[in-house]
Amino acid sequence: MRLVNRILLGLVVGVLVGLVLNGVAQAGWVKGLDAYVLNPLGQIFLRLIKMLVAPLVLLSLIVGTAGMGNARKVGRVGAKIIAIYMITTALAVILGLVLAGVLAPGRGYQVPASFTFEPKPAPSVVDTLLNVIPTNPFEALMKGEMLQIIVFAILFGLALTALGERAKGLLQLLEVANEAVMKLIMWVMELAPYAVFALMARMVMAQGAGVLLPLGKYIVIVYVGCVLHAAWLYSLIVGWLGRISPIEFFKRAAPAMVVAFTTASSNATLPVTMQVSERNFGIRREIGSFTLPLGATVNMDGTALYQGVSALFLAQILGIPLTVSQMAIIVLSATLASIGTAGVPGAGVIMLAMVLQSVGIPVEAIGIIIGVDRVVDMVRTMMNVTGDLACTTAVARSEGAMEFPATIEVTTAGARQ
Ligand code: DAS
Repeated sequence: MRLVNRILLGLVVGVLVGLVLNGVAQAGWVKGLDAYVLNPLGQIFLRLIKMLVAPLVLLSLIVGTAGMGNARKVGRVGAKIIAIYMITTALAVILGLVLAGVLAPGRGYQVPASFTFEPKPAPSVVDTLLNVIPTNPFEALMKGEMLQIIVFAILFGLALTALGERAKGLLQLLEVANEAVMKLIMWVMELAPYAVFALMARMVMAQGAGVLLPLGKYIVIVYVGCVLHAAWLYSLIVGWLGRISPIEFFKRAAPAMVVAFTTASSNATLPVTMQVSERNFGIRREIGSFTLPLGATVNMDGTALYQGVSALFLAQILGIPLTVSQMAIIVLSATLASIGTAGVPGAGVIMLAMVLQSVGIPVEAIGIIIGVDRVVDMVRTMMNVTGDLACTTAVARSEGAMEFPATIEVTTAGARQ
């Protein structure tokens, strides 16, 4: 069976098993099953794939940047991808605000007295942008500071380009190292169906209907918003700019979408996203290895939409009227805030604090929605990754760097069907 079908099967079986376990959660054996089977199954995959993120981003970006041959092309590709990322993110926030404004999920919501939230000081947008420059690239690698790794890798790749022939040997070495990391990703991906099953079963078992129902309308609006955003904007981008069928796009992006959904981490999904970009879309590695690591950090459409919905939802609950100019501030702050936020589970909550502060909504209000954050984090992460792929197809097509294969599927050990 094709890998993507096995992953989807793992997802469905995971939900079903999770529902059963949620029904018998009190039984003693459930805890054992969770502790000794489900949790390790999910964590082994997550740790293995995270192990590959920093070396993959460093190597693929150095090789990708050097592969572009000159700074002018790096600048052109960079300008294109940043522009399309920012536009799609801003459109996501606007859609979130419109949906929450029209459907008013916060009206009549009774705040449970129990909610508490210790607001962490949200970093300022300027600090976030300055923080992009690494003071020590090795420390950035160790800490997995994605944006810092990206900046260093691009600069180093440009330097290698400038060295020309003299850098040829090192570049070949790095290319082989990069291939080795990609081969490791193939092997780790064989675990994906089982990990997706375990991650979904644990999430469904833990959440249960009791937690989700009171905030059901809010959750549904985030899900509907993300799906609508993908349905209209990504179809437009891949169809018009990427010149590929939207249906085909979502089918081939599925492995990355499902891993993003179940891990709620763009960073952890990045190795899969890059593999899908190259194998299922035929996008040249020099483009994907530039746009996708960047996208995993700076392009968060799902998160931005979630900001719009959450800010308005909380304002409605607290009876704080938001003026149109405050909505504009939400669009701007959510778009800028998404630049500096890492693609890890729960990153959107840190950004939400920034956005709420920018329009004077008490940050403590996040305590109302923090309980279901994992459920909405999954769908917003899936949208974040899908948006990265959609925008990458557009830029790759404009650079003539996409040989879209007729039908392709990554099977075991990376063989092509
Ligand atoms: N989980 C984040 C990501 O990996 C998104 C978020 O928290 O909003 O993209």
